[in-house]
Amino acid sequence: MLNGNKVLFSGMQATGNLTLGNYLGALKNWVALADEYECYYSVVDMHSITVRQDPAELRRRARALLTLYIAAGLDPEKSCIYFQSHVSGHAELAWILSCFTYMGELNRMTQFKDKSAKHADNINAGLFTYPVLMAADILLYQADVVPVGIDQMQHLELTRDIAQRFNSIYGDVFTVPEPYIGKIGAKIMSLQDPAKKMSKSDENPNASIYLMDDPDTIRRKCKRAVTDSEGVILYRDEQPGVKNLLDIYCACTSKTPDEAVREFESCGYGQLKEAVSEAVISVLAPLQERVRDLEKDKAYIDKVIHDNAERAAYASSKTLRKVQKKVGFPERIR
Ligand code: ATP
Ligand code: LTN
Repeated sequence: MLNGNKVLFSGMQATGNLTLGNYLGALKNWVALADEYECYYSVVDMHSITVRQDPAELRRRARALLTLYIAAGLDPEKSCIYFQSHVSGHAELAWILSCFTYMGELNRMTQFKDKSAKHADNINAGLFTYPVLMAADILLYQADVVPVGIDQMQHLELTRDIAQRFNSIYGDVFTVPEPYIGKIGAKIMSLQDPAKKMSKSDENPNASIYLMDDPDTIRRKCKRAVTDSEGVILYRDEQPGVKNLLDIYCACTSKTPDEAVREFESCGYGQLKEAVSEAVISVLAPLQERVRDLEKDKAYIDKVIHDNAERAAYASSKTLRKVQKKVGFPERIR
């Protein structure tokens, strides 16, 4: 039995090209947890349009992201891998939950503040209510656990508050979800500025390793990674660039920082960088090959998209009907 049938929900936006940070901080954990839970992994394309998107590009990226979920090792026969926009329950529940969320709560969200500063010409209502849609994603499936990076904790806290508020009025309708933060790779930093997280929206392409980068590009980016002038390889906060390289190395090889430090005891930064790039290549090369194989099988991906949207719609309809009844919407006549 899957962890007493406990449910897991998570999602990623199809904006920009995924980085090694997205893989080590999120996707890799998803795969590790997939056998333990009943899992829903969504490509949250509805969240993506809170920032202006080119339609053809969004469609291409959303499909590429769904393919990547499978290439990373998620089995669409077991985990439900689907597009958020294919399940209308997300929008329907989000509307209801927005009536149980306060303006003051949404005003405090740091992601809203950051994104509205970055897109000052398009501070739309969707950007403001983004966390309500995220709460709907999670609560619709009665998720027990939500694996996310540290940056999403505030949204998860709000989800828990909304669920508890609703439950206190209408009884036990929603499961109150717990966050899951991975131990290794929870925050991979930029290769060009180890004080900043590696991000897919970074303007400097040398700051991030993209999941589809070829081996030479990976070697070049690692070689150029910012370190320091200490000349020793130790795992400590005073050497953030070296620490980040060791984190990447450990996350890719499943070694501990102690083991890695011992391994590189008598090495220079050049050797460390070489070892890191080879470790990254050995993780990404098979992933890239699976992506290319899957991309050729259009019929298979189409079937996954179709079948899993139906599964997700069915699973979510149970919660949605219950919520509609609780708030007092008239019953449907069959
Ligand atoms: P953007 O730069 O567009 O804001 P992002 O790269 O931060 O995007 P998201 O789509 O916001 O990525 O996040 C997808 C998942 O990847 C989240 O669970 C997030 O916590 C995780 N994640 C993102 N960047 C990193 C990183 N550098 N290290 C570890 N995990 C990360
Ligand atoms: N905001 C999240 C993406 C996201 C999500 C979710 C994550 C949307 N809905 C539900 C977990 C659960 C982000 O990573 N930027």
